[in-house]
Formats: sequence, C-alpha cells, structure tokens
Amino acid sequence: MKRTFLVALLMAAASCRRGPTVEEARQFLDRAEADLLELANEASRASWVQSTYITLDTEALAAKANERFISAAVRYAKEAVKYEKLNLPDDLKRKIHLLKLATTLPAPSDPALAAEMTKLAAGLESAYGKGRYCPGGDASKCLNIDDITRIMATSRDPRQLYDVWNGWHSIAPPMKKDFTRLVEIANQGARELGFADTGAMWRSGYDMSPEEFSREVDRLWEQVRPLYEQLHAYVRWKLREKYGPSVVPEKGPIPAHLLGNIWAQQWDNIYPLVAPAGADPGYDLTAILKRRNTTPVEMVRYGERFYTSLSFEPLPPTFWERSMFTRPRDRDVVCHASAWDVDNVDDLRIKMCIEINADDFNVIHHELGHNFYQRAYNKQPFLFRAGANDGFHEAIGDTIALSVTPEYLVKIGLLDRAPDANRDIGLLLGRALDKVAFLPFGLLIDQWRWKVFSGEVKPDQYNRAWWELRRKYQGVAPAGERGEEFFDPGAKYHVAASVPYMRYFLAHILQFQFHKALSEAAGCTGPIHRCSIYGNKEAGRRLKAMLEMGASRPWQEALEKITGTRQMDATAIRSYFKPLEDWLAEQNRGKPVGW
Ligand code: X8Z
Ligand code: ZN
Repeated sequence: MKRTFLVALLMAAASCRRGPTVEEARQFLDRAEADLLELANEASRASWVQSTYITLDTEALAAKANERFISAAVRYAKEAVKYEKLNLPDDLKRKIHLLKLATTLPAPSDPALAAEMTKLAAGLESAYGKGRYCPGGDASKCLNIDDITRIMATSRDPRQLYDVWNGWHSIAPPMKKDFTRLVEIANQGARELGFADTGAMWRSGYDMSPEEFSREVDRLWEQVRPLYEQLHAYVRWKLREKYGPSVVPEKGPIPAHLLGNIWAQQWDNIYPLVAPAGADPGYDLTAILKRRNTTPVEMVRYGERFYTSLSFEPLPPTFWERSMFTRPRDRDVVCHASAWDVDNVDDLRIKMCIEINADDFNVIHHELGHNFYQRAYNKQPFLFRAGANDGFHEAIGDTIALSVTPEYLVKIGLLDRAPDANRDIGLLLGRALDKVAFLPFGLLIDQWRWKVFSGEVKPDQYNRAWWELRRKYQGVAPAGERGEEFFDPGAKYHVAASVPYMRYFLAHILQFQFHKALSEAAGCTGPIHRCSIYGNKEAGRRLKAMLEMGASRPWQEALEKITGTRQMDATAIRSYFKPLEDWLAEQNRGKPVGW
C-alpha cells in the first residue's frame, strides 16, 4: 500500500517535470507559422500603403502593424527555446532557428520599447522617401531622388555634381538622432534573443557562425580585390584626363561626386568618359529604348517575357493592376525600387519610379527575380518562404540580366546587329563599371553597421568611420570636410530603412556562379559574357528547382543543386572579366594602382 503510493507520487512528479515532446514542438511551430503569416500579411499591406502614399497616418498604421508582427515573432522565438534541447528532425530545428531571425529589427519584450522602435523605423523610411534638395532654398526648384540620380548620371560639370551631391546628403543629419536610438533599442531586442547585438544577429542567417561569416566575406573580397584595383586605377586616370589634376589626384582616392552615381556605388553612367578607343560596342540601350518611346509598362513586359521564356508562368493580372511603376505626381512615395509578395502567395508587385534607361531595364529584371522567387517557394511552410540566403534572393534577377547580351537584344528586336567580338572590351568594361565597381560598396555598408551595432563605432564617430571604410575599400573620398555634423550613411536608402546590405555583395559573387552554371546547362560554349539563357528550358528547369526550395535547406545545398559546388566563390566573376582585367593591366602599366 505504502509502496504503491510512493510509486504513484514519483510518477506524478516525473510527468510534471516531463519536458515537451517532438510532437508538441511540431504543433507549436504550426501555430506560430499560421499566426505569423497572418500578421506578416497585415504588416506588409500597411507598409505598401505607407511606401506608396506617405502621410503621418499611413506611417503610424504601418508602424503599428509592424509592431504586432515583430512582437509576436519575438515572443514565439523566445517560447521556442524550450524545444531546442529535443532531438528534433532537421526541418523543425531549422524552423526554430529561422524563427529567431524572422524580423530584421528585433523588438525588446517591453511593449513601450517595441512601439518606439517600429515608430522610429517607419519614420526614418518616410524621411528618406520625402528627401529633397532645394538649391538655394528655393521651394520651386526642389530635386527629388529621381532628379538627383539623373543629374549625377549625365552632368559633367564638377561644380554642379558637387553641389547636388552635397544637397542630397543634407537630407540625412536630421535622421541621426532617431537612427542612434533605433540602434539602442534593436540591440536590446537582439540580446534578449541571445545574440551579442543586432549585427551578430544579421550575420547568423548564413548556416555558419557569425564569426565564420565575417571571415567568409573577407575571403571573397580578397578574391576580387586585384580586379577592383585595376578598374579603379584606370577610371581614376581617365577622370583625371577629363577633369584635370586639380580635381582628381594621381594616386589618392577618387572624389565621390564624379562617378556617375550619388553614392558612387555603380559607375556605368560614366562609361562614355572611359570608353576604350576603337573597342566601344557601338550601341546604347538607353538611346534605343528612348528612341522607340518605350513606356514603363513595356519595360516591365520585356522583363516578364524573359522569365516566361524559361517556362515560368506569366505574372498574375493583379501584378499589373497593383504595382507602382511610375512616380505619382501628387504625393510622396518611397521611390527606391522593391518587390513585394503581399499575401505571401501570389499577390506579387513591384514598386518603382521607372525611368526609360538601361539602368532601370536592369533593375526591372532584378525586381522580377524577387517576384519569381517568391512565387516559386510559395508552397513551402511560412518560415521557409525566403531565399536560400538573402544573397540568393538578390542574385536571381541579376543572373537573368547577365543574359541581356547583344545577341539577346537582336532576338527581341531591340538591336539590328550584334557588335563584333573585337568590341568586347567595351562591352566588358561597361559591365565591370556596374558589377565590379559595386563590390567594395556592397561590402562596406554593413562593415559600418556591424561596428555601429557592436558599439565599436559610437555615435560621435559615425561619419568618420563611414568615410574611413569608403576610403579603405572603395578608394573614394568626399570632396570637402565631412565632420560629425553630417550623417552621410543616412543618405543611403538601406541605412535609413534598416535593410541589411551584405546580401548585395554576396549577390554580386553568386550571380556569376549562377550565370556560368546555367549557361553551361544551356549548352553555351562561347565566351561566357556572350552567353544568354533566354528561351532555354533546361536552364529554366534548373533555376526553378532551386527557387522552389526556398529556405528549407542550408544554402550550400541550393548552391550545389545549381552549380555543383557548396562554396561561394569569386573565381566565376574573375574569369568572366579576365579579358578585361588583362586589358586594364596593360593600360595601367607604369601608372599608379591603389590609393
Ligand atoms: O536596393 C537594390 C534593389 C532593390 S532590392 C534595387 N539594390 C541595391 C542598391 O540599389 O543599393 C540593387 C543593387 C544594390
Ligand atoms: Zn533586390
């Protein structure tokens, strides 16, 4: 009798202490995913309205909806900890990990701080969207980012370029206080989730430790640095010829306002200033599109047809009804291009202020890459509806745009005849001014932000640290003093809007790996920069198989599926540009390289 009682007591105690089961973990994750899907869709709808119609109210509504999503995600991520010690199947383990990374900015559990954080984030994005420079303070002459972009691309007057450069950077100092506070709150949220800081959290999304990931990007940069230095030296010398020795130094960094882009991130707009004599490919896509009076919607149709040629389904009718293709004339919007999947199934949209030129032709292919990826993985569970890693998401549309070759333009009737192969140095130089010039920029934005999040760079060193990195990696410098009264990082969309940036660096490495693998699958034997996968079903099948995986498996598996290797590797971009690199080294002989 006594013994039975004791056994019963022991059993009861054991069942009280019984840990959760695998089945309970699965049920918990199912519930979390269903709930988060609904909250994410509400937040996404509110953000869409905020971005396409900036007012105090849309901003507040978006902040509120985001707060609900972020707070729920963080709550679930914390609750998930109790299942971590179980021997879970791979997919559940992966979901618990992804749950912690479901938000870019993690909110602390204190509801007041969560609300403050999402308000700051929404306010900063709106401030960027409303950014304008009114020369001489004249309200009738204000320039928005489209005007600024156009002037930086086409003006060759260094005084005007410098003035506009300065003007755009004046939108940022008012953001500094809110940005600083946002960093503080997000860091608290990240620590509550067990990360050292928000930067460490961002570096945790790559199926390796944050430290390994930092080493990985350093390794990739070292792989491409020699190519960048050759391009930099050649461009500096050409700009010195154009603007004179009092404007461009012989050996030092290039002034940031002369590279055809307000952030000096892609340099293709100064192609005419650096074009090789006798090797210019002799056609200009911007001029062709303009001459034909191409409309913004027609530009998007060109993009869509590329994807359908690979046997992707056409975009849904709602895409054409709901997207924003041009800047509305009567209200403020966030013009920075983006792609959306508002219901996480097939409410696909892009938001862009399309200009008729080659740059935006590329950006359209880029954005549609996001949309076709989103739809390809829409049968995955919610937490796996994402790129293999975020670099993959950014690389897909760019991979397609690498197939926009002269032969492709002939095929679709935009060009009469493809230029001779002996013009290829011009073609490659044009591409390098876009893709190679971007590499150090892609790398440094988050080198800066990681230091900011970790506290290594304090608010009174923000601008100095920014320009140190710009100089170190890009070999670019501001034309005037930029003290701490400026907040130059805030003049870049992704800093103001809290979008991580290392993804673009990775994408610029990955897209060349993808392009090479898909071109081989398509049976292209010619020089790789002349390969186009347009219309090739086998390449389409391979691409789609990878896209459908979403984030369900480590990215190394997705990469292997398409390229046969498990490593990100800059050999592909180096060999793509090898003929150009040899040519640049020849041009640069006897001239200074480096800064
Ligand atoms: O932001 C973008 C895309 C939207 S995801 C237009 N890009 C980066 C930028 O503009 O800074 C594409 C290239 C880099
Ligand atoms: Zn993108």
